[in-house]
Amino acid sequence: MDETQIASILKSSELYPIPQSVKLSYGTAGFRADASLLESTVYRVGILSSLRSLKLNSSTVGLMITASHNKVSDNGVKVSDPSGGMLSQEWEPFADQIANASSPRELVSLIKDFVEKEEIAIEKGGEVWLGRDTRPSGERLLRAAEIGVRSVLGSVAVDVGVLTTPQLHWMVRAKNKGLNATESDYFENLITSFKCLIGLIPVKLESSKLVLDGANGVGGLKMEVLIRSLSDIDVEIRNTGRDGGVLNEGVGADFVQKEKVVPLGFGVKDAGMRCASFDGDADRLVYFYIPSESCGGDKVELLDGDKILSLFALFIKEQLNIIGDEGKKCRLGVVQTAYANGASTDYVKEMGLEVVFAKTGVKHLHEKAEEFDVGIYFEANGHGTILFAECFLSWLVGKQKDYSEGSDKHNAVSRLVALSNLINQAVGDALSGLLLVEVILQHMGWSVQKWNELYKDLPSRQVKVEVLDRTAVVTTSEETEALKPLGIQDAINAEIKKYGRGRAFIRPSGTEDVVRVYAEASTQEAADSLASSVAQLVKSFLGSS
Ligand code: 16G
Ligand code: MG
Repeated sequence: MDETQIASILKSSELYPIPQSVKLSYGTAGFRADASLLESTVYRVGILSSLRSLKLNSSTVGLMITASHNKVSDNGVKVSDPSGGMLSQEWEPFADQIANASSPRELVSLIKDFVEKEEIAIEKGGEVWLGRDTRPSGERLLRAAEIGVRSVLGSVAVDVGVLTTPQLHWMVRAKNKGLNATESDYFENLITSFKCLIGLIPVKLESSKLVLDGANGVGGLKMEVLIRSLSDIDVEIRNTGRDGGVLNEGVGADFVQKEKVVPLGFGVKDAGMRCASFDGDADRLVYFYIPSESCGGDKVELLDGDKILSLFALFIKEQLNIIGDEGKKCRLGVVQTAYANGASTDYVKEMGLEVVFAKTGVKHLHEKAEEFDVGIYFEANGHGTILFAECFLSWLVGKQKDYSEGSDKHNAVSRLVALSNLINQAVGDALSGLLLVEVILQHMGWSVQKWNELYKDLPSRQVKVEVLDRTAVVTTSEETEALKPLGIQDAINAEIKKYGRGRAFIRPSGTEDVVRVYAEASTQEAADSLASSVAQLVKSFLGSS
């Protein structure tokens, strides 16, 4: 790094002094905190993004400003690698170091060392695309990111506007593949592949209305744009943020999935209707309906990420079966986390699919799904997608030419090709996931209730325990067992044994200062009681804060 470059960073970093008493860490979802504390962090992530681009031959890198399902006064920042996936984990420690550097001099020295170690040719100039969600603090933070990007001399910051997180990841991936990569290309791609799948439905019935909860965030607004070009779907969008509702407050996928109650704006008048919720940045999707017998109660029947995964698996398996022996050679696999409901795991296994488990956090699931020809991954919270291996996709495209048009095999292959375009191959995407669910339900001629009957969820309970030091909990790589504190797993196992179909695990949260407890059993009372005794164990082994 030459003197001019050093001077550039020193000068711009004076504008963004680090607030006292914050210690941030680039967790599963990037940096997140109260928005008022984040300017210096976002500025520094701007620098990191330029360096990441330079390290990878000036490929385009994405920087997203969002705090997803957190409250509106929070914000956050995360980086999309040129592939459209999450920032390489190898760079996370550097992100932590620069975010916490206490002075401009320390910042420069860390950057200088890192540039040397990584052999980054800083003179070329990188390119970073900046997106943000609808949070009021987004614009100000975006300016900080721009200054950070440009302080690496020769690097370009492109403001791509208000977007969902998956839109930005999709655009970055498309750009680096040399494809058309604007927001309208994103919409165009969804529209074309959705229409193609609709056109391939064997017997088309009239479809019923879907009611969408947009979490008062960016997803509902983008969905409004999208449905203007789609005639085969009837969607009423509520909680768009224009009617005075607050982002994520009593609404959205995280709220509905965790609380299992109706979001604001929904009630008994909607009983029996097919409903869906996005989270604040539209990378999570869950479905639900209000049972008619609830008579004024606020409980919902939830169709979470596991149910969505099961529906996708069933549809893909059906297409592979139609292709016949050659289709059956495809390695179709499923990736879940320890939070997946045991009934969903049994269901996909009975279908003959391979199931593997990954640590919580999208990047871990994504990595494992890449090992299959077609890998479907979902977290119970509604984040997930389907990955197609390049070689399998080329095989499918080849088969489209071999089979005669209009034949069952040709249709099945065409459905899979269209599906691979519809579903976002970069990250879980609520908009594309919703369109895929809708077209599969139409294909099957199913109501949301019929879909829900695929299997019955085992009763479960999640609780969190505040402890003195959550890092004292160390788990196996799949998080199903605790290795530390010593002896706790034996004690948990002894509790589990007391319950029919009992299962429980503990893990330190990556986003909150707590230890999470998950328990599952054959009745709700049993699941509650198992969760509470495991929580007691956590307290006695770790001490509560
Ligand atoms: C983040 C993760 C999500 C995970 C959640 C777990 C991404 C993009 N998001 O939101 O996948 O389920 O953290 O939170 O990776 P926890 O560690 O606090 O339980
Ligand atoms: Mg999100």
